[in-house]
Amino acid sequence: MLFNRRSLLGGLTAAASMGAVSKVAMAALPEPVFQDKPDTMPPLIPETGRPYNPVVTLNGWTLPWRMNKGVKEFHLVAEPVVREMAPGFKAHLWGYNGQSPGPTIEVVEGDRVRLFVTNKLGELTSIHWHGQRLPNGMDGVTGLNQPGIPPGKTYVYEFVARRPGTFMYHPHADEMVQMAMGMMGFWVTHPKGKHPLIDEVDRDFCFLLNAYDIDPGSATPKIMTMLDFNLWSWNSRIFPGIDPLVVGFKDKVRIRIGNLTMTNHPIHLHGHEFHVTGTDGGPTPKSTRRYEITEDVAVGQMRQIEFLADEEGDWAFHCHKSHHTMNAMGHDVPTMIGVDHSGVAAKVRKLIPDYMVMGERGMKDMTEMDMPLPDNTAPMMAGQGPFGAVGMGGMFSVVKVRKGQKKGDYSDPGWYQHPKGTVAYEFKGELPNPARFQSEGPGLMPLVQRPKSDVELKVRKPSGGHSGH
Ligand SMILES: [Cu+2]
Repeated sequence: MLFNRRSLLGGLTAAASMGAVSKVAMAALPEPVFQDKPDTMPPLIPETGRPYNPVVTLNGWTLPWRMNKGVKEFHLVAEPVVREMAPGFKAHLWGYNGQSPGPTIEVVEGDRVRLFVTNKLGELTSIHWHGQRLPNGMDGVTGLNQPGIPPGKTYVYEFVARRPGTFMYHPHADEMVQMAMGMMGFWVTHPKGKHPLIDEVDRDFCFLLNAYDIDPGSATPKIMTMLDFNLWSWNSRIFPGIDPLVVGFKDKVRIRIGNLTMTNHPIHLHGHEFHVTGTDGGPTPKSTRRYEITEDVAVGQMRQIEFLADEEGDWAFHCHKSHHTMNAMGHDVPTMIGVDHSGVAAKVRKLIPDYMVMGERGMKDMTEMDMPLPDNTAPMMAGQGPFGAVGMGGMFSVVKVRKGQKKGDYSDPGWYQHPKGTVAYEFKGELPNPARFQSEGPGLMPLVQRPKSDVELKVRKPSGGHSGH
């Protein structure tokens, strides 16, 4: 049985047509497996090779392999894909085996691995196995370590997964284009036995941070963008399209996060403290571990965090750059907070029928505003929570900690039912007199010179570019 567990993985399909790739050439290769769904697939429990506790790829899947005389053989197909980034919003990306990012590859320390890479793009590609110890000619830098893989051809990479850890893969060929188009994937090498620095955990999640610049109403990323992206995604999904991370109460949880964007992302977990237990370089020494609630994942880095899920509830988990928790919008929207436009909009609408005033009270109104969006546009901030709109998009999800969530069950338990009296509530009593002490007040350090009358400023910031966020 080559590709076990297919029934469990649901959306998997074998190769139907290989386009320009010759059928004869394909016959000797492991049958490529494709995924047509953007859902979080159940962990791929290894039925051949040495055992390990598999990871769960957020809105992704693990690539099945075939054992060939003790070698684990994988088949990656580089190709254009249509990725649903959120319900109702599809992007035309490049990826592997039907999705962007490509499937996660999982092996065990010491495994000999053979990876067939078929190029179905219109230009050269290659794969660099980010972080791996391997023969120099297998490192995947086009022109330096190998010729680029021409369109229609299949190249073979082979090496031993020498050290346990969390790695990534991506092209080193026209990489500004190919990575901007979504070509990347995750790689996990599990330890071959008990490891002094790698703990066993109950839930082991992984995902990549990536970013796109797709104009509202279009589907293809602008590849020249350097910093001013408008879609900040986890595994090419944006909230509310990112699945929750479902864990059981008191589970030990590991989350592996790789950053292949062009800026850093401080990833922040609510309700718990975690240890950073690994980087691209391997497991961190125990002496370096301290509790954190936010960990910055810099460009080209992987960070592996671990915590005990001992607080029940629905805990926000997100990038702490506030612009990274919202979706595409026009970037030249001026800040209108505090500006009084009474009556102005109606007058302008006589001249420009679709004119509207945005954000007088802040931008959250955008979540409720029924604004005309072009087709195939992700709502800017559209998550619906148990208490109303969640003013978030982009790099945001929820860690759901539940009693009674069975081992291996990743199904969404719904919203947390808060015990009575444990939700913030409206204050309806009388305000007590605030206690003050004698010296409090402006007399403590009097101003040298007071203005003769109070000055009120009504300004809005100029709306320059939006770059650098
Ligand atoms: Cu971010």
